[in-house]
Amino acid sequence: MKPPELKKILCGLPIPELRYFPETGSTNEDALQWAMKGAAEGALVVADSQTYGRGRLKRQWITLPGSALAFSLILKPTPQEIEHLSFFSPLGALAVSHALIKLGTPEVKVKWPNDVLIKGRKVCGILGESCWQENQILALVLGIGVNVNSGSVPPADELIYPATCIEAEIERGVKRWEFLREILATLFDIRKKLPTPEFIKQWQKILAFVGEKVTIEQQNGRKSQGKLLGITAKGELRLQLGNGLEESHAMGDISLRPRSPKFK
Ligand code: BT5
Repeated sequence: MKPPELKKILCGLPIPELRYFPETGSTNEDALQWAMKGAAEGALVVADSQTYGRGRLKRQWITLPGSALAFSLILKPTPQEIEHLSFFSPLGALAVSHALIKLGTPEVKVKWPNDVLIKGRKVCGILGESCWQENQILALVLGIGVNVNSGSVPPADELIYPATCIEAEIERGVKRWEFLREILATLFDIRKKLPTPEFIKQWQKILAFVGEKVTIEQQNGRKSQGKLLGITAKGELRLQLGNGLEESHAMGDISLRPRSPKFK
């Protein structure tokens, strides 16, 4: 892919500037550096492969060449959005989910807060990072990695959660760059609903494991087990504990696992 061709495919979207790399360390790192140097709202970094792609909690995200999407969108949150920065990663998850559904992908769900699953397997990971100057946010970088075609799924021993790619699930290849366009168009569209009850409703509708028993593990090792009830208006996860009481968990450094034997 050459940048002018990609620009053509993305034409009409509110993306004023684009940087494309056949290989880079991390598109999030590139985007954060660029944001510090004054990148505009909607500027986009795209890479065919990443050598130091990052996930949450210092985990690694693997982007193999020729088959996946790895991109980071630079956004300048409005004063109203600044109050709800934690909604941007779920916004990315909703955009990818809707684009997948439009392709005819079955059983698309969002594992709270923002992993996208197909038939219970991870197809997309999202990492939101922000850069600040004194007390002011300069930009929010929304990094999205999607396993699109065969060759994009990392070996099982590199994974803490089962993974898949779109091609394996819909049994046909997907045009990566057109799919990128669809994700971005959907993202800009759903962003208009941030942070309304309609946004929460759409997120809740596609939430994985509702009504099922799950385990929540915080970074300090504290675990809660219970039935997943849904999300609150603030996007917190609602869990019903064994004693019938309800507990809610804010987004943050938390892992969620369904309580089935394959995840123990
Ligand atoms: C995430 O973290 O899922 C966020 C991933 C964000 C990646 C994008 S790509 C563009 C941008 N640039 C970056 O440098 N990052 C962003 P987390 O929930 O912590 O999941 C990380 C875990 O997912 C790893 O520990 C692996 O087990 C697993 N994993 C790594 N690569 C994967 C892949 N390609 N498909 C499925 N799972 C993967």
